[in-house]
Amino acid sequence: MDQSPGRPRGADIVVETLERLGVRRIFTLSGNHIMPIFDALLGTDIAVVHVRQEAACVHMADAWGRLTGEVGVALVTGGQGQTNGAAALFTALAAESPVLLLSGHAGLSEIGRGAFQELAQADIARPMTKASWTAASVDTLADDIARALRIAREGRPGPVHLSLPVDLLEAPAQAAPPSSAPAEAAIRAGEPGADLVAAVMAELGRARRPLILCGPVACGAAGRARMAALEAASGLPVLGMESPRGLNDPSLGAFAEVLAQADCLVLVGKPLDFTLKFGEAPAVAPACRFVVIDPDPALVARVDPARLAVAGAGDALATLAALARSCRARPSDAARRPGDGTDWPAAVRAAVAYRPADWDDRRGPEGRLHPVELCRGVAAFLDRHPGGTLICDGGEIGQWPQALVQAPRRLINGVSGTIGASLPFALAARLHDPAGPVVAVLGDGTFGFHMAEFDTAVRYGLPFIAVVGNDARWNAEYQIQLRQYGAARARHCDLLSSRYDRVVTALGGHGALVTRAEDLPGALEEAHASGLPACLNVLIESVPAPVIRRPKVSAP
Ligand SMILES: Cc1ncc(C[n+]2csc(CCOP(=O)(O)OP(=O)(O)O)c2C)c(N)n1
Ligand SMILES: [Mg+2]
Repeated sequence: MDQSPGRPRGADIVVETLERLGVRRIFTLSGNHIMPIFDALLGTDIAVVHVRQEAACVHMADAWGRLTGEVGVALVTGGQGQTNGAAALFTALAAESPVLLLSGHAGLSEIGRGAFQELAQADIARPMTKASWTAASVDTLADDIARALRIAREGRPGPVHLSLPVDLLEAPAQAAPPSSAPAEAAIRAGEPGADLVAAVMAELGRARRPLILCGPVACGAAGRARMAALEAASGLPVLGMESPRGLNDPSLGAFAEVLAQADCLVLVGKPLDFTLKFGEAPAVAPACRFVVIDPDPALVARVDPARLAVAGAGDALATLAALARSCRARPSDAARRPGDGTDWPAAVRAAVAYRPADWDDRRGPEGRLHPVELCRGVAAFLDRHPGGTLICDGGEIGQWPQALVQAPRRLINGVSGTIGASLPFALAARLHDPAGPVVAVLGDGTFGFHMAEFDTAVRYGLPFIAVVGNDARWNAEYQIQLRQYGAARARHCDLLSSRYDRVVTALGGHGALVTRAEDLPGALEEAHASGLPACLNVLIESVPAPVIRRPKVSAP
């Protein structure tokens, strides 16, 4: 459609507002209802990545949000294009990731008349978002976009969904386009009040064995720096929790042991939920008191008032910074904390760092690696090539690298427990950092969800290494069958030892099969040197994921 100068289309207003508010990149898959936006994107500075299935572009936007703190933007068409994309919002919501999903939508003038792909898209996305609505007029589109971007980042970050009816996108604006950023764009800071900070500090001063626990938003790069700063300033243990395995997250070693001993849990934006066994015994001591600082009053209200020592409103990262400032201003407070005869912070550090010594001896059977051998290979590779991003996904296999591999940046599927996001995550991680190695460790079942994104990676020249732990089954669920129903009743979790490496070669990437631990270092180097999106198909022994506990020391 030709445009008359001075009368931008709705699609132009959408794109101009995104650009004005700092959006640099859109992850998308085309469709009738959003072609006006594709057209409006021409000539802008917004980079476009188009993918092979809509959930992938939402996962990419999620990874972008987690890695940058900016809002990751995904654009999908209406009908099932929207529902495919919306499915991935659940992962972003649980991961507290700022995401904006824009979906094309049947024209408002045709709603109720059996329009093409007519669907109550805003209702579908609502439970998986902080807000979800359908734009109602061309002249409020700029405000819609600004509001959506603000809500995604404000308070507890998370996904927002906005449906864009195609007739609004094609219609010329009635009013003159806004000349400045809409007022809706301004983010309200969630600083905790001085009284709240003082009350938290007083409670920390009384506790003998406190733990400061943070949620997923604190597990990104900015959050980890804030947690480290508070730990340094307070001398107290500060831990981030972002795994669906909760207190059994292998990244946290024998954390469950120290959690059970804590007498005060300070939840900084950390929901009290299944990951903490709802705060119930034996995971948490009945006498343990809670301090809760959260942007969401509903999460404060979750804690039994009888156990609640201090509660109040505050964003997680702002609260971490405020607590650290308070500690630095009054360093003697931490020193006055009553001891219990042990060095509690050192005990917590030792528990979190603990990994069983006998893991070093783990070897797979002939022709297969033990997951520990796979992880040792990946860890050594990331040591040889510093500055990398580690991505962990899949059921049982995904837990091992979380226990054994370190990298400056790490993405896991997150508290939602969804599998399948890692290949889209890897593409977004490569776009975020063109230099460092990007390694995704994932299961063979998980690989199937988004393997077509290797095509996207080849088209855009985005090298990364997928290390597939191939045990020819959906092992996490198979392990449940073994534990609950016995081997004789284990069914419908088998897969084939398929040549996923050849799938990737066929799509234009690099692929190799690895069956011996001694071949893994060379295979990783070759994959890296290929400069291509790569898949190492590593045959592994099918074993349960680790649940890390220290051996009990018997009393003398
Ligand atoms: C979207 C989604 N579907 C299904 C599940 C259930 N699930 C969790 S782990 C898992 C098995 C994953 O298999 P694989 O990637 O091969 O890893 P493995 O457990 O075998 O190491 C399944 C099916 C889930 N968590 N998310
Ligand atoms: Mg498997």
